[in-house]
Amino acid sequence: MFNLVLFGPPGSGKGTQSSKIIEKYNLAHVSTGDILRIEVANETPLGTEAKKFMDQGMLVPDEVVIGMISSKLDENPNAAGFIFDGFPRTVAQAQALDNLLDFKNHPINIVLSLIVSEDELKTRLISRGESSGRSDDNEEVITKRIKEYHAKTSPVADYYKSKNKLVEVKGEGTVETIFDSLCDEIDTIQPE
Ligand code: B4P
Repeated sequence: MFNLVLFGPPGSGKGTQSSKIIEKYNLAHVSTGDILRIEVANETPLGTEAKKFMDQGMLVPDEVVIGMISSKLDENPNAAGFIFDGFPRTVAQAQALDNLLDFKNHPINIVLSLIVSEDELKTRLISRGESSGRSDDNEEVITKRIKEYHAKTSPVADYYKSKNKLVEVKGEGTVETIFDSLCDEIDTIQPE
């Protein structure tokens, strides 16, 4: 089993690159952002709770997100591996994920961290907001999301660095160039 975390700030291209990686390596996709948006669209109790945080550019509480991941892993018992997209976003989530995967004897193999400048992130997210209809893609909320990233999510990179699992990849350039760089890193530890 091959488990990969795709890490980076909001708008760094995690969702964009995940869909390409899944196709090439046949991994099961776990995107907490997508799961939460489905819950919001279906107006479930979880979605109603999560929406309050997402609309303000804040992270959804750890206990909500960790519970969702646990059920997602159980739903895919025969997966060749998982790509975690947008999760973990706090050190508590990273520790919870390690505990879940240790229990299954399949730890995280690599954490690929997309490096993108703040100006580029804002440009991308504002442009996505013009077409996505996402309630969290306006300038005020984007600024809050980036602030939340620096406060709560960037320590996750140090967590994986201390475990020698973090690899930084330039996240600016064409989607294809970035994808090639990510594949090069994956192939060094998981030959096709
Ligand atoms: P997410 O859904 O994870 O989304 P994201 O961080 O905004 O975007 P991503 O990095 O995937 O960027 P994308 O490929 O779309 O999170 C949304 C919210 O959900 C969070 O704010 C939080 O409230 C909540 N949440 C999710 N997970 C959570 C967790 N674990 N704990 C707590 N809360 C959680 O790319 C962005 C744009 O850039 C797109 O328009 C794309 O087309 C464009 N783009 C991509 N690559 C490009 C490139 N190379 N050049 C130019 N443009 C590019």
